[in-house]
Amino acid sequence: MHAETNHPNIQPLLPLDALLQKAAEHKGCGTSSEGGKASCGSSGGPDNMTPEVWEKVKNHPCYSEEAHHHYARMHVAVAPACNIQCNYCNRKYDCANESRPGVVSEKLTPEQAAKKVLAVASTIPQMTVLGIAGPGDPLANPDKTFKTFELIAKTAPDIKLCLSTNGLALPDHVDTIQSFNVDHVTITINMVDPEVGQHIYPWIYYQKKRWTGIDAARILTERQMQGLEMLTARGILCKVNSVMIPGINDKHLVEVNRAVKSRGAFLHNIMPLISAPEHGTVFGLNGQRGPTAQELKALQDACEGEMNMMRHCRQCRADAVGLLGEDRSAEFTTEKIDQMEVVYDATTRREYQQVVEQERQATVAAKKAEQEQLSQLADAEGISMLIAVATKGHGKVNEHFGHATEFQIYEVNAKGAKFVGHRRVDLYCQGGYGEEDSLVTVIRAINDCHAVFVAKIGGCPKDDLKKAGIDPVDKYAHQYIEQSAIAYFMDYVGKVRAGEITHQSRGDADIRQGAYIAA
Ligand code: CLF
Ligand code: SF4
Repeated sequence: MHAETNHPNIQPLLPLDALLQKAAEHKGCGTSSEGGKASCGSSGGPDNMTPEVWEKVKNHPCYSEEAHHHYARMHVAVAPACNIQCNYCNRKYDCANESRPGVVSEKLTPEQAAKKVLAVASTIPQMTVLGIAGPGDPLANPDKTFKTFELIAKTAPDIKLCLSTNGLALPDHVDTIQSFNVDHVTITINMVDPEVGQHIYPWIYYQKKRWTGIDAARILTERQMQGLEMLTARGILCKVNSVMIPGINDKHLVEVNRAVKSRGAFLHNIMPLISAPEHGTVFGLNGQRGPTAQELKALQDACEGEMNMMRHCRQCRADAVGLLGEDRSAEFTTEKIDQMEVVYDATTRREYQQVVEQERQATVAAKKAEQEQLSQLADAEGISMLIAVATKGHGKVNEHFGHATEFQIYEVNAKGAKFVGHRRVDLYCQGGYGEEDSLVTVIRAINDCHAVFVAKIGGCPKDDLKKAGIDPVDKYAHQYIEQSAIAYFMDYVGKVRAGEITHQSRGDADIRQGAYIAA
């Protein structure tokens, strides 16, 4: 395994600020894929994309930020082998492209996977997407991957098929992908310059030969770009995932963003490197750090144009089940599925999803109504703030502070409230008691926020949060998040105007490394 971490050969890059500025000036997808895109991306809606594209994304939790509050996805771990090595991956762990570190509980055969999909679909009717994302690379295991898709297409045709790949084998499989009606493909692209790539990929295996160094990175980037172009030419929606590795590709990702935009990618998802020594990866063992929350946000903000950035990725396990941010995989082990009575009823699923859709429309309407109030504030003194929210989904403030394993982060200013990310945290309340150590890490994870919205919170954490300058707010319990965030912001600006408080900007925050502790 290639272990070099000093990079004397990387060509000098423009300073980050200059690159961010350049990226901010370069807005928009350069070519038009099927979307035709006046606008595209995860926060778009039916008003700014074609009906065909909206139909594809409206209930896909990864391709639509709005959908991720309401619809679930599942992965089946049918693809164990990989054809490349990434310095942030340890084969004992899930694919770091698409997963948080944590071993896959079970590798499945396509037949076992098909059974699991039916079991999950009948238990979680809002599960709309089946993804294959590892634990290796789906296209390094094409027989298992496509056999699984074939079985699902026959038994559960209402489920969308999705796959995630490193792209090396992609050009060889584009026709098959299209023939199975796989409408969503993610390619992990961390570089478009082999000089940078050689520090991320020690080797690739291509045409029965192992390639290393610059040659390996050059082949990989050429194959990724070719695969992306072939997919978008066929109208298949492509998302690009990039892992942000400070000091290696952080500045370069602006160039990656431009390259994938110009080839018609629908969405760009820049994710933080997850790197801890206990994962046993090259980067973990070499002490390569991941980005801070504000470093990640600055890069995402700079790259955001008409091609919106995905900011709600949870770096899921290769066997994840449930809403993004919740993990119900333990409910669906092979042993448990064997004992389940599985009744796949497409009609019940459709009816349930109609109710989910009404709930989603109510969320959108509530936000719109509050947004109209906001227009009275004009520029709101240029104030912008982040708010952390404890939520179990459905777009509501509905989680107890002590039970939250993550907080969703909303940015609010005179333009409105926008989801900009999430922060994993250690569970604060364990066995009925608050853990002081966990509270410190929670505060560090949301330290850049002015307030935290919760359904309920105890006296002790409330006091400590206040001391840290974060306002604990429980008055919006069980109300819609964005509507509440706008109401809070208007109230806040009113107090600033009245001289009751002084607005101060907040500091940076940590991105938690490693697996969270499940509730
Ligand atoms: Fe899975 Fe990926 Fe399909 Fe989603 S995940 S294969 S596109 S169904 Fe989603 Fe998970 Fe992020 Fe992937 S949150 S890691 S982006
Ligand atoms: Fe690991 Fe995925 Fe990279 Fe393969 S493509 S080495 S499985 S992170």
